[in-house]
Amino acid sequence: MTPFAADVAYRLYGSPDSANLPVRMVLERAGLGYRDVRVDRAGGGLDEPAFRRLNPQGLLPVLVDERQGTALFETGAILLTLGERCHPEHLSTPAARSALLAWLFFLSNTLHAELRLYFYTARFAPEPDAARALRAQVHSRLLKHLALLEAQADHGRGPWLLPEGESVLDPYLACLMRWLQLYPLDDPCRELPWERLPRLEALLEELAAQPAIRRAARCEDITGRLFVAPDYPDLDLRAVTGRG
Ligand SMILES: N[C@@H](CCC(=O)N[C@@H](CS)C(=O)NCC(=O)O)C(=O)O
Repeated sequence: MTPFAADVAYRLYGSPDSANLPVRMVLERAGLGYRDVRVDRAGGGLDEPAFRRLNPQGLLPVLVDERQGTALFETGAILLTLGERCHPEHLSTPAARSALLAWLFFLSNTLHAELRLYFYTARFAPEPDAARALRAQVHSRLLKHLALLEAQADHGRGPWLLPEGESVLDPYLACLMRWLQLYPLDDPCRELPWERLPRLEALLEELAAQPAIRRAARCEDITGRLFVAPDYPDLDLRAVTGRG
């Protein structure tokens, strides 16, 4: 990992156990300085005009680079930007760059996007029967996506998703799998078929053992098990699920 200038300063907008979590993990792991800005999801913070100026979608996370004066939204875009600083080795050859980009986009616009269907089903299918059917469909698709990730992790060169070593992909994947097991509160997918996901399980356990990852989790009131059969954060969960 590359050492960084101490003057790099970020502002991370987030709320406990929200999509800011993988970003925080990458910042903590790289030792990058950042300030925390808590957004009150349950209290309308995502709709505040000042927040909408940073992310017109009104979604977390946002990462402001105070040195450059830029505000970045979309988890994948933020992680790519941090990855350019923290892990240049993943972008230094055409083969490594292709793998990083392909799997980052897969996590962002397939796994994460479909998880949003799972979390916010009523927005897409307001009628209860349609919502149940949609959630069942999404559930089976999510398991297929995890099977593809399991195959990718089966490269025989260590526990991380990329054979070149750890990257921003690992915390992103780990948090997506965490949330799948915890949310929505009324129907989380508590049981994942770990017997068919041994490499992903090893990846998650390896990541959870890193002090920087645990430190990032603690900043979001998360202790205990992080990724495999995870524990809920130690707070009023309305702060996490917000406007539903
Ligand atoms: N595509 C967005 C999705 C981010 C996202 O789902 N953020 C959640 C927090 S975990 C959020 O802000 N949810 C509020 C809402 O959808 O109303 C990204 O990757 O940044």
